[in-house]
Amino acid sequence: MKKKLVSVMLCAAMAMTLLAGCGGSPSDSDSAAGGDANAPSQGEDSTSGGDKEQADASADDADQNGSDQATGTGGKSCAILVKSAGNPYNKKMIEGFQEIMDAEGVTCVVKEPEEASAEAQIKMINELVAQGISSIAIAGNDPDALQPALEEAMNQGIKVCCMDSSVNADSRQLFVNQAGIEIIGETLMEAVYDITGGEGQWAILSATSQATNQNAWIDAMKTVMEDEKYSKLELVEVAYGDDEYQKSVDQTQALLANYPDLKVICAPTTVGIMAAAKVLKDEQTDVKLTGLGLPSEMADYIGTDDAHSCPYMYLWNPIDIGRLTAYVSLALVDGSITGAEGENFTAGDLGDYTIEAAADGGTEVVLGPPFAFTPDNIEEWKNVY
Ligand code: RAM
Repeated sequence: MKKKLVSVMLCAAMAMTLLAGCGGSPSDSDSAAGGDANAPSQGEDSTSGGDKEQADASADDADQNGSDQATGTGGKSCAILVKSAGNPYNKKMIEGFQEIMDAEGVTCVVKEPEEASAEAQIKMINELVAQGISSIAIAGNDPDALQPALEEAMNQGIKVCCMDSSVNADSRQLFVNQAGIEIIGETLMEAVYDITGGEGQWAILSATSQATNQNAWIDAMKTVMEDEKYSKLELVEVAYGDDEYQKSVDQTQALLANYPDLKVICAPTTVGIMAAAKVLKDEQTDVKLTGLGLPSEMADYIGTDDAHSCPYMYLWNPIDIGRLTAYVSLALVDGSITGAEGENFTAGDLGDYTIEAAADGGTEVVLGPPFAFTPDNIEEWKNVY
């Protein structure tokens, strides 16, 4: 864990030096994403107790997602409930989660709501509770709205953690944080400063307006921006594409139409940044783009010349988020951790973790700092995630 902390500090320092970002080489797995980010995920011959069909099942049919497995075997069954279906980032998290559950012989139940709403997630939490699931790992579509459902789950002895987008401290035992909130805010703000040249208009294209992670990062960026250094930058709008491709396209087009002097769009969402990249290319504008994106989706748009809108962007390894969340779920279920500050556990190849206090009064483990994707490394990463 010490190594990871040092890595976070180093990356924070490096992020402040702009272009390099956290720019270790892709083989620098500690700074890349806290684990073996190059490792292809999910071996095909993993012993199963899990059910691959669950992971592959279309989310539209929530009722097919694992009810038999959760009740029928008498064994352990661990669920992952993501923000919404149809988002490749969520698929990668599921992939990592499922891989570990399969390897451990534990039934894996996957829930993907059709839309990124708290209501849809509450319905699925209630189904999982009724099925007698052992644990629920959730990426929250809202920090507070899920509390009654998740408290009820915990009252029934179900272990609850969250990943990617946290639910409030009373709604969980532990948060698997992909990277520190401040470091993401600082890193993105530095990118905006660098790409704008330190002055002019910029906008944020976010996901849903209730998403805990998006709002935390946006707040962190605004806090950074209070410094005099950023006084010539004007944040003209925070737009919401709801992590839907077409809505994100529409929102990007509206930003271009409404702000002719716009210099940079920062999209801290993989869906948003990809949609924005497509619009900027189609419209042949000189507006630039940065944010958080999947290398596999953004490779064609990353470059420093006029033909490319995105000079560089960031992310972490979403497969490792899924893996780490799986290890946390299993440790909660077998009782080796409760989610209290100071507890330790080993997350397979990802290494040793110590549970820390989170800014919201709960606890968390942090995977690692964000990693910079640049024209120099994007080709190596685009086939990884
Ligand atoms: C989108 C989602 C997710 C976020 C990533 C960066 O896929 O909003 O929650 O972590 O982007």
